[in-house]
Amino acid sequence: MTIQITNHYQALTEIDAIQYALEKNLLEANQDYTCKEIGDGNLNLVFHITPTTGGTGIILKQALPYAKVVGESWPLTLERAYIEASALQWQATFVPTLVPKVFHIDKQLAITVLEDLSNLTILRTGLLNGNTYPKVGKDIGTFLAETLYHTSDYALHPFEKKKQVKRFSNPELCKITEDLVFTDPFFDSETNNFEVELKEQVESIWANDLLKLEVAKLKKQFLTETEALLHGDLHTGSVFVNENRTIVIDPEFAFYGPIGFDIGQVFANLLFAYLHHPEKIDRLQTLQEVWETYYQSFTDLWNKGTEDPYTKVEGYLPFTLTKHWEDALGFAGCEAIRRTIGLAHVADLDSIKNQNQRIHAKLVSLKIGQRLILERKSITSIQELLSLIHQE
Ligand code: SR1
Ligand code: MG
Repeated sequence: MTIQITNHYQALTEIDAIQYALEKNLLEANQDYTCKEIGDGNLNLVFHITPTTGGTGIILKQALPYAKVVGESWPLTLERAYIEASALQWQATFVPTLVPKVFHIDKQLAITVLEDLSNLTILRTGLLNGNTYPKVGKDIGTFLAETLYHTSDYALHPFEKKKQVKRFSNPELCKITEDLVFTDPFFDSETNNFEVELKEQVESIWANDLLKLEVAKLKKQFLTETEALLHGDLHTGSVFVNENRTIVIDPEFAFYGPIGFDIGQVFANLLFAYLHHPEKIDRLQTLQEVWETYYQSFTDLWNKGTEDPYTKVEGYLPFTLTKHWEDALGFAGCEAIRRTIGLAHVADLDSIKNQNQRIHAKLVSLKIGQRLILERKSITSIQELLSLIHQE
């Protein structure tokens, strides 16, 4: 049976996805194909199409007009698919080996067709399964430095920078982050979700005005600072890995924001991986490698690059990197808290089977989260950060 695929938006089925890819000449016409919807994220359909005889295929990703995690009662713009595809294409000009290849973009149907990465594993899953990825810290550090530096005012002409800020305006996806990361977890909101054993700690967070003042400052930064094009949702579920390759996927939350936000999300999600497997100290070594690589690569780009005469002024680079560090710690703290008690959790914490161990890990996440927010300006080195994590 042939299904009519029009230019008007419709959510595809597995059969439609194969037909669409054939119509667009993204597949060889003289083969049979199998298609499976494999999306396990919160927002999109993800079709994996492979030749029935086996081998590599393609990924067809389609945005749904609502948040899958909640249902049709939470409508969401389809524009995000185009933002994601555009971010991937721009990032590929700086880090071609660290992002997936984009084969096809369809703005009307909110479809992006991507390289098949099914021979790689989602980093969160790999880490939960106890695997170690020796290259991933350096690769993510490089991804951060290259994408954040090159899209910032340090690298772009001011006209170009402002054009890009406009192009990557992403208000609906930003609103999700504003609510779910910065607001809801710090108030008694309906979207929150936590075990009763955490109630005392959660109520002390809601009652802590000093903490909330610091979160308000971080939220303000998220709302107003247009430092660079962020990935916007850089958790360990947004990274594919094997021993040799690291691929950063899913930048649908991309927008111009404070650089420390992306770095902080990486920090917090590596912390969750460590809290799941506290015996696996390499999770924290990876965190250290992310920061050290970021620091060195950003420094090299700065020293090579920029035409802004102020970048040659003594002290301006250390000032800039210190800001990224302090912001990253604060944003990591918000991520640690929201993934523990907010709407969208992480498997690292939720899948700890033993009840006492799970509650312990979540309490530690809440404690570290609060300390990172409150002490972000007095933790001055990666060693201090690691010893704070070990203390809790
Ligand atoms: C309604 S979306 C919930 C979360 O999933 C995404 O991956 C983002 O992290 C968002 O906060
Ligand atoms: Mg995602």
